[in-house]
Amino acid sequence: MLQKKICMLGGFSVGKTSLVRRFVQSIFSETYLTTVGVKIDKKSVVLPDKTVDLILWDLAGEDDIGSFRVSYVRGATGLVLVVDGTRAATLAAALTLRERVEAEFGAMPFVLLFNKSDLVDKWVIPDSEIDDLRQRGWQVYLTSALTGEHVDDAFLQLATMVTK
Ligand SMILES: Nc1nc2c(ncn2[C@@H]2O[C@H](COP(=O)(O)OP(=O)(O)OP(=O)(O)O)[C@@H](O)[C@H]2O)c(=O)[nH]1
Ligand SMILES: [Mg+2]
Repeated sequence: MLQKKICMLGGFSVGKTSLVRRFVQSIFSETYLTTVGVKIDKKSVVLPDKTVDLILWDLAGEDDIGSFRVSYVRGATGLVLVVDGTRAATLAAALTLRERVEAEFGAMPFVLLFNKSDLVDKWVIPDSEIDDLRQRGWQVYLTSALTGEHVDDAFLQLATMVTK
């Protein structure tokens, strides 16, 4: 069976755990229980030509890059970078985490998620910024773990990228 380790990376409280729960269990909770260390989930994804088991490593959020345990990422073949669309600083946090991982393990496929897209009143990321990131050839998604919008799309895209 084809298995791929995927790591959820991003700042504190951006919705990493909620996105995994939405994708794996199709549920959402308002209650915030911060992740301590790492939690591992699995989901089989059926692609047109193959089935792959995604082993999802949901890491504790870090705004302070200094305390990030990069060793958790060893053996990963893809990253889900998660930004909270209501907090601009979480974009820099996600990108810094990616740089840290790449410095240690080299470049790997990733998708970039601007999460909490249901919170339109509090949204702070301009469309132009998202367009700029897409211009780089990056796979960018506006997701909501609450409504489920684009959550499956993002994970399926990454599954395709890591099995190429
Ligand atoms: N409205 C809304 N709330 C969300 C969404 N995703 C997560 N939340 C809420 O944001 C809070 C943090 O979510 P978590 O999934 O625990 O965030 P996390 O990134 O795993 O946090 P850490 O484990 O502490 O790094 C919780 O109260 C969630 O209910 C979303 O798409 N929309
Ligand atoms: Mg968490």
